[in-house]
Amino acid sequence: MIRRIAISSLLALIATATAADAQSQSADALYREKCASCHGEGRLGGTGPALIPETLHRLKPDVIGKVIHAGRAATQMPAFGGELTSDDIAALATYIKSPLPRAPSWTQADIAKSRTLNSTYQPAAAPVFKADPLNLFLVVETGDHHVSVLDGDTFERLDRFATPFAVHGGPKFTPDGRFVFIMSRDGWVQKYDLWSLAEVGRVRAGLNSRNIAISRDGKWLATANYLPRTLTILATSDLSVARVFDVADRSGTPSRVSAVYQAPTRDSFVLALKDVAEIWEIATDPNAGPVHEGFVHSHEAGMVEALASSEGLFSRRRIAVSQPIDDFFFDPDYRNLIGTSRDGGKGVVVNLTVGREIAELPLPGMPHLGSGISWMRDGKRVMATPHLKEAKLSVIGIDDWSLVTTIQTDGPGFFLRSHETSNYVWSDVFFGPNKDVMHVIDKQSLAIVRTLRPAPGKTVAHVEFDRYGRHALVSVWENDGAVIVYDAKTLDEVRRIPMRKPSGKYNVWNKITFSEGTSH
Ligand code: DHE
Repeated sequence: MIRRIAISSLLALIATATAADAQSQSADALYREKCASCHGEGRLGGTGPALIPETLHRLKPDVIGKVIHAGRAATQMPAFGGELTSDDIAALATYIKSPLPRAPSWTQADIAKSRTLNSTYQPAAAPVFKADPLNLFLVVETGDHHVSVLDGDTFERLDRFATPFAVHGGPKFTPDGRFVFIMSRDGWVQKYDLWSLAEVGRVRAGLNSRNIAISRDGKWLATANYLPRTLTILATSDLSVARVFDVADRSGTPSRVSAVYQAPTRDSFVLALKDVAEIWEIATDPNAGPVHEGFVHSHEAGMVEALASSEGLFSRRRIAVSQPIDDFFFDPDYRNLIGTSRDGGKGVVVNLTVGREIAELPLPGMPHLGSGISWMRDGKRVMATPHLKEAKLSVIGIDDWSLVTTIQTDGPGFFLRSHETSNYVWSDVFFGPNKDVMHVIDKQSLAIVRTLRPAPGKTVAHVEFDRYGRHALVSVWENDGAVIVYDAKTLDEVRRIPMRKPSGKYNVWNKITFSEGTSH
């Protein structure tokens, strides 16, 4: 009897496995027939974006099916509702959300081959417009994958150009503010000339990427990649590949790179690694002397390895930490960073000079440290961070790494902003029923002094000031959205500029001067 049940269960199991296999084979065939010509045989993208779980996990479950059925407006994605059954569509949606059968490779040669330079680009000798070139704003419009260039004094739109699909993170500017680099989640890096108002070219630095950072001298651009497990360094002059680091810890365990940032006072890039308990620092100092395998700085702990040119450029230092760090925030002189893992519940302070952890902080609720900002309060420097999972901001004292207070908000937030000249911190409530509010917080009393609700029911998020701190720009983060210009002192609305799902906004001056109230 027992034996009969066992055999019948086995047969049922085989039947289920065979059915699943057949289903996945038919989804594979459907993909090849309907999708591969635009999205690539290997699902890594072509004229259309990559269709892999690393990017698709952000979409709500029913959205993928709807896009396959109805297509995507203002893109080349056609509607397949007329030719595919709902079962086919469901099978395809599951298929493209399943992991790739094997880890894809994207070598230095692949990156180099992907580079395209705009043949019609002519570098202008001077800006082709009258506006102050250092007070321009870039507004990323994720609704139709464009960027608008705004005059920061008059808010006139000077240009609107197409970007690669799904731009993420802050664009990075050359130190003179002339060129800007924009990265998409599919790893494309686009170079744009703000004087000529023209694209210079683009290159695919990774297959699934997180963010980019530019070196202090403006010569190198680092791209943090999830796929493959690499960091790509490009020459900003012509987007050629300078170096690709395979990212793995000392024992060889590979890791995704969560984020890369520039540490200007240190002439280096600092990397947060998602899967291993190390932070990396990569030298971009043009005067770095030759380094040798196993060389250890006399004044700094951590291993420095000779990896690149004989000048020691791009030499790498590993700093061991107690847990993998997802994201971090530098203190103003870049001696320390505060880092957290997204689910760790605590923050750690790592001193970059001695190369080890020096303090711990209670930081539950997924703090979004990359959005942290700092300012002076009662003669002491504090930094504040939103939390992606809790309705509060944490305010931390930087001199003794203590938790000064927490500020209760109307919901979990994503971004914080201020400006040297402003008395206020602006904090959005990105998640939950109050996603339409924006808190304005007094920097000294830490009290919420105003709660703005400019577009009831719509997501309102992310703020950026103009170079003088006169105006604060806020996104109505919807397809039929807008950028709202506020008077930064009176908090009155001055203007509303229609935009297609505007996300981040970036002021050239604030970025190139590392303004204390903005992201870097
Ligand atoms: Fe971001 C910046 C990580 C989801 C919009 N985001 C960053 C940065 C990091 C980061 C490390 C800093 C990069 C920089 O500017 O150099 N973001 C993450 C995540 O880990 C997270 C939570 C999950 C993920 O899927 O990656 C995440 N981010 C989002 C979104 O869902 C947002 C809201 C919409 C989107 O477009 O993807 C989003 N992230 C942004 C924006 C910035 C950003 C607009 C730049 C902020 C700035 O002011 O500089």
